[in-house]
Parts: sequence; structure tokens; C-alpha cells
Amino acid sequence: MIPMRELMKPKDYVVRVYVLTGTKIVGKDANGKSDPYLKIKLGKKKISDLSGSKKNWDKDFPYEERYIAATNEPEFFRSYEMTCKLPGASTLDVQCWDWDAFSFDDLIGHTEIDLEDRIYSKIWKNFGTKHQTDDRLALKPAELRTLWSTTSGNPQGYLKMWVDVLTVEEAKQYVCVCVYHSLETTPRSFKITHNNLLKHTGTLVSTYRNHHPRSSS
Ligand SMILES: [Ca+2]
Repeated sequence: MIPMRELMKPKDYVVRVYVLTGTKIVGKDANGKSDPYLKIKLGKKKISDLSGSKKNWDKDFPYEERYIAATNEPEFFRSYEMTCKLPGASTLDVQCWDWDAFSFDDLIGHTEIDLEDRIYSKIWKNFGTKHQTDDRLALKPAELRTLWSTTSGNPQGYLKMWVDVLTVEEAKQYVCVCVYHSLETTPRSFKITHNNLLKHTGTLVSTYRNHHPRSSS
């Protein structure tokens, strides 16, 4: 048995958030659609798809592609990485925003995940361990997370996503994975980003597939 004192001593973790798609995202614009993009918050740390100085942005991932124009079914295929100490500020807040050209962007809705509930849960820890290999950490199940807003009692849409919480040692061993998902049989091109940098382009060909793991930035 691990002594309680040892258990409660804050430890460093690496949190990787993979957002695949959004579905039934409410329309914030007059056309009934939104222009969705994501912001991730954990404690005092924040990552926004639109963050950073425009002139420093990767040329391959221009401003216009950081939000997904006019849709209720955005295909994000984006991943985000943050570090944190647990126990500590453990509420991961994933927000979906509507980009607007001429007014302030609107928060469509958000979902909160308590990371301590995950790492101290035996059930969650054991998920996917059968499929762990030297290249890939145990696969955690993709979740359909409901987006909530303070202005409505109804869901504002859903995000299909999953979260990996790794120790620093695990994060060194297992790099961020590149995932994509085919919603239709016709191959289409896609882009995958990680922490606002374009990491991979390719063609959608099959359902859920782990691509070659890539090093995280
Ligand atoms: Ca808009």
C-alpha cells in the first residue's frame, strides 16, 4: 500500500487532449452555423487555436484554418499538451468558441473534466492497458462530451475527444499520437495540429487509425 503522504505529494504530469470532431454544435450565426475553434484551460494555463501573434503563425496553418468556417459538424483532429501538478488545479476546461469577423467571439459551450478523478481511478487507469505497446500508451476510450453553456439548459453540442494523463517518464517514452477518423468513404484531405502548429497533412481513408506517433512540440 502506498502511504497517504506519498500519494498526496504533488507530482508532475503531462496532459494530452485529443479532440476529433464536434457534432450538433449550435449555430451562433445568422445562417444557423458556427465557426468553431477550441480553447483549453487547465489551472492558469491556456491554449487557444487562435492564440499567438499572427505574424509568427506557421504559414502552413493560416488564420482562416484555425477556426472551421460555417458548420455544425466541425472536424478538428487537434491535440493539445500541457503540464500540471496533481493533486492541484485539476479541472481541464475544454471550450468551443464561435469565431466572428465583426464582433466578439461567442462561447458556444464547454465541458470540464476533473483529471484527479481520472488518475486516482483504478478503472480509468486500467482502460486500454491490454493494447499498450512500446510505441503507444494504453488507449483511452474516446468520449462524447456534452458542451454546456450558462445561458441555456440544453446541450450546445458535443465533442468527440479523449484525454491522456501521463507521468513525465511516460511522456518521454510515448510521443503524442496523430489520429484521424473518416466520416465518409470518399478520401478527403485533412490537417492535424498540435499546440497551434500544423503537424501532419494527409488523406482520410479509414476509420480511427493511429498514425505514426510524432514527437510533441
Ligand atoms: Ca461566427
